[in-house]
Amino acid sequence: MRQCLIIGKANAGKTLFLINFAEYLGARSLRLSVERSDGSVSDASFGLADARKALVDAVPHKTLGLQTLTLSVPRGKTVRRIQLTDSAGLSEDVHETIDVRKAMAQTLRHLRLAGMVLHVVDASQVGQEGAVEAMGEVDLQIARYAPQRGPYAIIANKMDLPLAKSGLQTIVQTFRGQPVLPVSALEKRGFREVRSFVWKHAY
Ligand SMILES: Nc1nc2c(ncn2[C@@H]2O[C@H](COP(=O)(O)OP(=O)(O)OP(=O)(O)O)[C@@H](O)[C@H]2O)c(=O)[nH]1
Ligand SMILES: [Mg+2]
Repeated sequence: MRQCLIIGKANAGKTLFLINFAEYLGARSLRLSVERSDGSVSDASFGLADARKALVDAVPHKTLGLQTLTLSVPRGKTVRRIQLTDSAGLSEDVHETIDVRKAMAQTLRHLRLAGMVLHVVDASQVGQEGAVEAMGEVDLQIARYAPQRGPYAIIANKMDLPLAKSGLQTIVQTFRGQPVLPVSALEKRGFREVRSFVWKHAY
């Protein structure tokens, strides 16, 4: 079973992507194993709508730990198992809250262990900021490090928003050579390509 880490800046849409992509893969409820940055581990079960309400937020730094979902997905005559791990969002500056800083450190530690990395970037935000230079150092660093370790794709999210189209162009130019998969986690679009990528590299 391959472990797939969902990583990216705070508010990029990682958690909504996790929930809606899991639904696309056939999950009807979610059983999450949650590991906090202090090492404590607990389980939490949600219906999909409740998970969106409880775990997704317009305010950045909602997720402060690793949230892992194990999925068994029927494929032909076999069943494939995959672990998707959502992580605490990263930011450019040193955050004022210690819990947020610890959670970010935990995300970066986990990056070293991940079998596959899905790097979520908010394409609409990139579109707002315009130039290639506007891509933050955090995203550039992830894109430099993660592909050396294993399968890696950039998920250009929020493609339902108007500025995301130009953001997508900037992302493709900036990360030339890396696979870029445009999605809308909100509208559940682009998931077929993500699923193909994940299955191609899962074993
Ligand atoms: N329009 C639009 N909004 C989205 C999309 N994906 C996520 N959002 C919104 O973006 C905000 C952040 O979503 P989250 O899934 O909580 O983002 P995150 O990356 O997990 O954030 P942290 O846990 O804080 O790092 C929420 O208000 C979501 O509803 C999308 O595809 N389109
Ligand atoms: Mg989150």
